[in-house]
Amino acid sequence: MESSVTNAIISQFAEDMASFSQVDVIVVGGGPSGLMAALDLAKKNVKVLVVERNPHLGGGFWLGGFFMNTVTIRSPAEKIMDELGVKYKRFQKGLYGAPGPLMCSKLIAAACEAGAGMLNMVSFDDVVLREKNRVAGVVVNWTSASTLPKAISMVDPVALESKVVIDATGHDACVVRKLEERGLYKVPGFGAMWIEKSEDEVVRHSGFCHPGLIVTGMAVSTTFGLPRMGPTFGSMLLSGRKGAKAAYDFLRKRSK
Ligand code: 48F
Repeated sequence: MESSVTNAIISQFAEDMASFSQVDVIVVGGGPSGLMAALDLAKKNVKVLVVERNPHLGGGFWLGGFFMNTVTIRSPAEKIMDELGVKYKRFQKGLYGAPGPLMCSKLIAAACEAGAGMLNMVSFDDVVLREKNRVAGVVVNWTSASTLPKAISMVDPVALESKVVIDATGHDACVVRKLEERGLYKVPGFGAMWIEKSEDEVVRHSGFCHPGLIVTGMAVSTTFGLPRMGPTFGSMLLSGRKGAKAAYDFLRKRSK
């Protein structure tokens, strides 16, 4: 039985990895905006892969803020909670909330069930660039390899190809920062807190920021110099949805 268990794990991983090596959309970061984008794309039969550096998916969505469970959502994002089948409480007109563990696990389950691929414990390391510096994939490595001292972890990364990459890495905006490192983008960084303005502006700016690269969630604040948001998550979901739509429209246009 031992060897059968080992073989089951290895053969499935090899099959998954072969399929992940070339997809339509790679979402870097499995927080609320990345998972939402992956869910919407997978539902439309787009081949989508989430690359997440932690063993667990969900990013900051497990907690509502200040180590407390209630995740708040401002209107109109409660509609997405309805879609996910999450029961929520109305705190006042336009402000709703539910326990983070419930909402986060429902979103993860929905994205997995819709068919989004998940590559966890794997960190984004670099971009793949093609003609005119179009982003055409990502270079990744095991998170454990990147956290060990170089002398022990001389492990070359591998590359995954895609038609679109979504940077959903939160405040760090790792993918956009990599473009900055290569002199292709100037990142202003996020500003001071202003919940309403940030939520609206993040959703408004979600979409392509560079050929082949879409940005969603808090990475949008960092990329466009918008205010930080604080502990409210509706726009993370709406931003992921808008990013997914931008990717889908792009893929459809490309296939014509
Ligand atoms: O930070 P995160 O939850 O991103 P988000 O979708 O949502 C932000 C909110 O949680 C909250 C907020 C709004 O209310 O301010 O912070 O914008 O999730 C980002 C995910 O990206 C992963 C990280 O572990 C987390 O799960 N991530 C970050 N860098 C990398 C990465 C990387 N280099 N490689 C792979 N995953």
